[in-house]
Amino acid sequence: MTFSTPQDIDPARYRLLWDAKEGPGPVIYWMSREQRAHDNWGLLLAQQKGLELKRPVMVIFCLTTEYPGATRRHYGFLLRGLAQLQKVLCDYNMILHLLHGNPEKTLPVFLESISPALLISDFDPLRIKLRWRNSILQHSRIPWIEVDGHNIVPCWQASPKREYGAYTLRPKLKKLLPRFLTDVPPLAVHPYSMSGITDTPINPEALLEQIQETSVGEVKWIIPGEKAAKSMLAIFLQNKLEHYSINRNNPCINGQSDLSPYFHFGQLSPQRVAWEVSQGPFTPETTESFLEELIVRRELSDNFCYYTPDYDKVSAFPDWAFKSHDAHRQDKRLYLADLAELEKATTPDLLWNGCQHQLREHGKMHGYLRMYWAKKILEWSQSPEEALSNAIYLNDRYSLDGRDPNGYAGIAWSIGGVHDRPWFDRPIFGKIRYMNQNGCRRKFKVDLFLQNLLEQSVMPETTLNGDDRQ
Ligand code: FAD
Ligand code: FO1
Repeated sequence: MTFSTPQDIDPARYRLLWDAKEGPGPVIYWMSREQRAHDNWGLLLAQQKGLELKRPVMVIFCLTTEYPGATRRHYGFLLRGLAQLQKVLCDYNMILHLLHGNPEKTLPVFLESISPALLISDFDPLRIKLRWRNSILQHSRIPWIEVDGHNIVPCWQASPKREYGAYTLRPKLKKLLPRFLTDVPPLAVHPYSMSGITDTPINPEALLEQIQETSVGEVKWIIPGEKAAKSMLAIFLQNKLEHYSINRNNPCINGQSDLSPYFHFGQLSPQRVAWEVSQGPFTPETTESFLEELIVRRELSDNFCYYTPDYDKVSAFPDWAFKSHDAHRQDKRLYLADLAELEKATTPDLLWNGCQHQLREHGKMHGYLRMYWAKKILEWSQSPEEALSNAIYLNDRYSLDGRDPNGYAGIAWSIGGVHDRPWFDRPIFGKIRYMNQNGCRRKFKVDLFLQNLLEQSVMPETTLNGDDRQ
């Protein structure tokens, strides 16, 4: 067997969290946000270090059955992806080992038992991940390196502060993209084998039995795993990218890439997608609007969550929006929807109910409608606090790509003016950008959208007996 040595990874993609003397054991890669074998900077760095030190590479995934708000829908996608990944890693002579329980407890004990050379982990701006990381750091006795495998320009390199909007982050990214938007080197078969620890095969069905939250089932239209993610990308590049800028805002046409669940679970590398798109036989006009979403908007969301610890609270809203909401607290609401009504999609607004059905049954709402959906929740809530909390609850519970910086930023944009500007003052919304159904009707055929949902059995026929007063 021949082994190739991957080229050194740009040190700006990673940072040292803890410096210490290397242990005698393997290089450990604690995988969490980037659940893939290919195009994964964290795993490539683990291999680079393993080759330098002549050590095996072991991949650890800490599986907690209590990940906040996650349901069977999410765990099904995650575990089926991990089971495939384990087999692929085996072909590269690497072990994927699951640690069960809260990583704050299980990982330090495991590390103590194995005396690794060093630890490599994924960057993630979300609170739970920062808590896990910071708590485990207190026990660290080995070098620990964090890698940003999600953003093309590592989050801390792109900007040292919370950005006002796409218009302030975009020029910073553009300056750095020539350095960071590169091809990603292939993973090599690792020449040093692990002894003593075997990788117990991941059995998704058995593990799913342990998930308490079974009320939200798995969906069938999207296949989990790295291989299916690549197929979805190929379909997008071949059939959809060319018309993306025209079709992406039309919920009657399936013109989006549908890649967000793969990105959320790290089964596909955003950098791979950006690279393929930028190197493909496409005109700049074709690629521009897609890369704006994939790079600028997505990396703006990570910037928001990383530099705004209260990213899911109204205190994260910009000052003008916060004051404007305060000035409109007493405005009379013509209609109020509580969480149960929202969740069951029984409001008087048929389009909104359709959006909620799409979210609940399909597990992914069309991107354009997500704005309408969230803004209506603001209009129908007693306070912006209630609106924010209900929107996040529903998005995280039902959306396959939920519980993601993109979700927190998208909801904060819709309800709290984050990354937006003040608009004309109006009841309830104050200066937050307004959206209503007439605007949607000008953009796309609302009735056709609802009809499609009926035909796909995403929405029951009885829904149409509602009273569409909005
Ligand atoms: P495509 O249009 O094909 O875009 C490709 C990729 O670009 C996406 O996968 C995503 O990574 C990125 N992208 C596209 N639009 C945005 C955007 N507005 N902001 C940031 N990145 C973007 N996205 C999630 O990933 N998870 C969520 O939970 C989520 N919740 C949202 C809630 C609201 C209220 C709003 C307004 C937006 C939300 N978004 C969320 C952002 C966006 O709607 C989705 O990323 C997109 O619809 C995903 O579908 P796609 O992959 O087919 O998108
Ligand atoms: N990450 C983990 O490291 N361990 C888990 O058990 C885990 C469960 C989980 C369930 C649903 C979900 O949406 C995400 C989950 N994640 C888990 C995190 C996920 O893989 C992503 O890293 C983040 O959600 C992206 O920020």
